[in-house]
Amino acid sequence: YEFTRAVTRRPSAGIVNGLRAEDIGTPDLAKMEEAHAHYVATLKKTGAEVIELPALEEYPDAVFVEDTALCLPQGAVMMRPGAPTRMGEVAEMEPTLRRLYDDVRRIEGPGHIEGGDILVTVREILVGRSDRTDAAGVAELAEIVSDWGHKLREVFTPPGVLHFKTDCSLLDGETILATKRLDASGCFEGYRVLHTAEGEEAAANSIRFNQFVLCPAGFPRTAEMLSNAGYEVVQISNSECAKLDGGMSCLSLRF
Ligand code: CIR
Repeated sequence: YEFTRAVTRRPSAGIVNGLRAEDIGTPDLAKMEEAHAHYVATLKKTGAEVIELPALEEYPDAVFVEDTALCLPQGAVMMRPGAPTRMGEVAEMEPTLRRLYDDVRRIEGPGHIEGGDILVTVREILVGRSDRTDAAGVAELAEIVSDWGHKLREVFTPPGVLHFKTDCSLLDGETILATKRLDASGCFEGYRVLHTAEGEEAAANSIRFNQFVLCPAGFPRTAEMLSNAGYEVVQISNSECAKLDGGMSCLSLRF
C-alpha cells in the first residue's frame, strides 16, 4: 500500500461499449473523465509519480488498466485476460512497463488471468479464481512469482462477482476491507478484516494508496467506519465506471 508510482489510462469515447454483467445505463464520458481526473489528482497528491497513458478508442475497457499486468518490486507480469475483447490491451501496456522494469514476464497461456483477481498483501499474493481467471492462469503466475520469492495462494471469487478485488482491498500490512460474503469464504484467516456496511458491498473496491484510502462515493457508512478506524478517506465518484463493473482498483497499476 506504499507506492512511488502508478500508471493510468484516460477513458475514451469507446467506453459506451465497455463490458458489463448487466446493463444499468450507458456511461457518460464527460462524467467519467471528471471522476478520473479527481482520481489521478488524488494519487499525485501523495507525491507519487503518475504515468498517464492516452485514451485507446479501439479497446472500450482500456481505462481499467489494472487487469493488464501485475507489478511487483522485482518485476512485472503481463496478464492474459479471460475477456477476449480485452486481450489486446496487454500489448498496449507492455512497452510502458518495459521502460520501468528490467524484468517483464508474460502469462503465455493457455490459461487466463486478470489483475483484478490479484490481491498483493505484505505476506502473500492472493489470487481468486473467477470467470476471468482460471486454474492454469493462476498456476502460470505462481511459477513466475515464486522465482521472485513470493508465496501465492489460490482462493475463490464469489459467484456473480466479476473479480476477487471487486469484493476486497488491502488497507495496511494486516488489514483487509472486504464484503461479508467474501470474508465468509475464510480466505482472510489471520488478517484483520473490516466489513463493508450492509448494502454497501460496492465500497469494497477501494484502494489504499500511501496516506489515502480512495473509496467510491455514495457509501457513507463504510466511509465513516474507515475514518473511525483511522484511515484518511477520499471519496471519488464512481457512477460511470460502476456501469461497467469497475471500481477504484481497476483504474491504476500501483507499484
Ligand atoms: C470488464 O468487464 O472487464 C470491465 N468492464 C471492468 C473491469 C474492472 N476491472 C477490475 O475490477 N480490475
